[in-house]
Amino acid sequence: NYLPKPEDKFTFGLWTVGSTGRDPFGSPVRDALSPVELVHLLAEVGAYGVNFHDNDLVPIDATPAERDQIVKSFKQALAETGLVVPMATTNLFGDPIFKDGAFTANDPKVRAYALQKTMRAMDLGAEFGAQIYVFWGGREGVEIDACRQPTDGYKRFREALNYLCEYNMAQNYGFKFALEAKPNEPRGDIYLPTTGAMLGFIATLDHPEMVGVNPEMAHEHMAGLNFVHAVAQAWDAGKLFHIDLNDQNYARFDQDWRFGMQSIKQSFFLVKFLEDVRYSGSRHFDAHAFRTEDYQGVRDFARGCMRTYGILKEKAQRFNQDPEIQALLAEINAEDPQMNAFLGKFSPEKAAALKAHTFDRPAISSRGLHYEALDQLVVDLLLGVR
Ligand code: 3MF
Ligand code: MG
Ligand code: MG
Ligand code: MG
Repeated sequence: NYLPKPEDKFTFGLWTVGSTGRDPFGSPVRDALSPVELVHLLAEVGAYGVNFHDNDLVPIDATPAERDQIVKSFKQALAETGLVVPMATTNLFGDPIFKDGAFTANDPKVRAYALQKTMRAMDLGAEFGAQIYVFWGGREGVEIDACRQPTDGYKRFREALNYLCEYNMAQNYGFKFALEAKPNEPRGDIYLPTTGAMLGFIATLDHPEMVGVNPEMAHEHMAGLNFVHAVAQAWDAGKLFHIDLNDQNYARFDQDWRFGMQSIKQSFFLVKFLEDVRYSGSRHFDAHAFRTEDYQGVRDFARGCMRTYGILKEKAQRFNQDPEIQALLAEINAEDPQMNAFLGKFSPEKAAALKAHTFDRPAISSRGLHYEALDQLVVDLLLGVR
């Protein structure tokens, strides 16, 4: 019946089910619900956890007393519903002060304020037991490259992350930081636009072991890239700390659709990958309901994200157990014992032997690989006739 279970670790941001449908061309279509109401909505649809930006929970201009009251009522809602808060993050893009970015902005006052805001938001996340802290560089970018050297952008972003890693240690918070890439929108270009770029950047930090990535399906698809490959590279590097699941047409604006709504095949291979490698982190849905929907539609959206994940997980199990698919894979991936002498780790003897070997190129090239048949089996499986 594909009903979500706690061990699925399905989470949603407050901003996802809380989206009022506002877009650059139109005003809200749904009345805003309070964080407490949103937690109850998420509990009703069967989510495991809820994540938030500081200002999804506490308005940017709240007084300390208001903050404490909000924290209290939110904690009570979590206790009532059993929902947990695995991840927290900072809104460094919504307020006008961040019009030129936050950690990379040219105005040092803005950069300092961004650090202050993030430390306070980390305090808030820690209060709720969050273990992952996400950094999406919302407006860390440019419309015009005349305003700064891109290297100054990287340098400032690095300094800010190094500072915040130290704060994390000084406070004993134990957060793992997860950097989320996006190629553009809301800026013309955003620095470090892909998960691969983030992985390269992490190696330049003072505490690289503390920092990983939060790849988002829609963001890699905006860049025309293969999301499963990005996730696999992050996993391979030991850096898949979190993931944002949603959907998106290739090369469009940031659509943030229900998971599996559009790219069924990519979503299938993604779920198959996460399950095959036993990824144990949150399956976080960073998406929102269409603008056509009321709150019943928001529930349909949230249930749909989790249901589709469950269906694809079952399909992945069937892929792994399907005798015909597995026989084809075994044939395609068969070892050639003779080649073992040449492949693997380098040695001068191996290299000499390999250089002396003669390959029968036409014979090797003429072999069909049956990828057409294999893919049709996948399509049959996904379309439910297998
Ligand atoms: C924007 C996003 C963000 C990030 C969030 C951190 C508003 O395209 O994807 O959502 O995911 O800021 O988790
Ligand atoms: Mg998106
Ligand atoms: Mg996004
Ligand atoms: Mg995201």
